[in-house]
Amino acid sequence: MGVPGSPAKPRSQPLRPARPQGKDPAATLGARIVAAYGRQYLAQLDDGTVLPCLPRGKRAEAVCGDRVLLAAGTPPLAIADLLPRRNVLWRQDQWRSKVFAANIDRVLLVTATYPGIQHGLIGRALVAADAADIPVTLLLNKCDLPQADAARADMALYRDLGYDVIELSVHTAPQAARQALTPLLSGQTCLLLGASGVGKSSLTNLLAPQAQAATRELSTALSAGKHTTTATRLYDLPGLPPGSALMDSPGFQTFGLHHLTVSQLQHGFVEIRARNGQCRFQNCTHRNEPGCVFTTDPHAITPARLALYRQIYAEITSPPPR
Ligand SMILES: Nc1nc2c(ncn2[C@@H]2O[C@H](COP(=O)(O)OP(=O)(O)OP(=O)(O)O)[C@@H](O)[C@H]2O)c(=O)[nH]1
Ligand SMILES: [Mg+2]
Ligand SMILES: [Zn+2]
Repeated sequence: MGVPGSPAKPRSQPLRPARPQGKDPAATLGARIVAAYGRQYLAQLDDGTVLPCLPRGKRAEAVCGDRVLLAAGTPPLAIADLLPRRNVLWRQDQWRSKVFAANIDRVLLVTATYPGIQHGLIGRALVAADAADIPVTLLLNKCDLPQADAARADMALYRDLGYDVIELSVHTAPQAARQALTPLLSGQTCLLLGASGVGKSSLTNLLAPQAQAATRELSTALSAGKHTTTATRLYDLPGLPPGSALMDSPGFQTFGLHHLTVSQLQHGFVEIRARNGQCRFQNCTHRNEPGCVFTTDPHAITPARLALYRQIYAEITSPPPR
């Protein structure tokens, strides 16, 4: 046993090279995926150049925000290596999964006064972000509309739970929106996440005018039955420190959490996490056990949030379809 503070014993074996042998580091370029459309990618090199690139094998594994090594050559370059992710955010229903992005510093969860706050989707997105260990700030957009007071009152629930809620109107107060978001965006990569039509692309165009992301009247978008934004895209933010980036993502109408465990679900509800261990039974699932604090104490959780928790619980514990 070595004495603490004594010099380390000389190694008998030489140190292994940091990179696997056979790979020539000079032949690869570091880059970040800024758009993924099926098997077609756009990657941004460290000097800012954006290039088309392709997966090397059959499977297109990289997602927006991924760090990759590109094989040097003539574009489209092949993705030679996918570097380890800090985190990845996704949703999964019974049949398929959908990755939003990887390597996210913060989720900006966007809601809007019109057509209204969708608490089920918000609750689900909060759980998914918590499971991926990504902090969330809630944005309430379209505060110029007459529905603003009611929506503000609705969002008080999340303030009470400890989340920051920022009120915005991209249309009528763009400068205030920019000011309110600057501290969150500086030097960070933020992901705009939210239901379709809440104004994610409108906000992207405000903060990254070069994006020219398509936006659409809600009525047109809903009657056409599809979302205006169809893939996550990453944009640099001009005027902010280097490393500031914003990802615009396609709106969702459902948010499956089939990939989560029960303990991730319980952790994702802050009020359930806070009362951990206070039910009569140590392994209480908070559904119908006697002495459950969420049934006996009406202040422990709102009825709607408890119903959402139980609904997700049933979803993730039901057997897979045959
Ligand atoms: N009144 C009002 N309307 C807004 C505001 N911001 C955006 N909108 C409108 O809301 C509609 C939807 O905006 P988008 O930016 O396309 O919404 P999105 O969240 O990107 O939608 P998806 O791409 O389908 O997910 C457009 O008609 C916008 O002009 C706002 O601050 N106030
Ligand atoms: Mg959009
Ligand atoms: Zn319980």
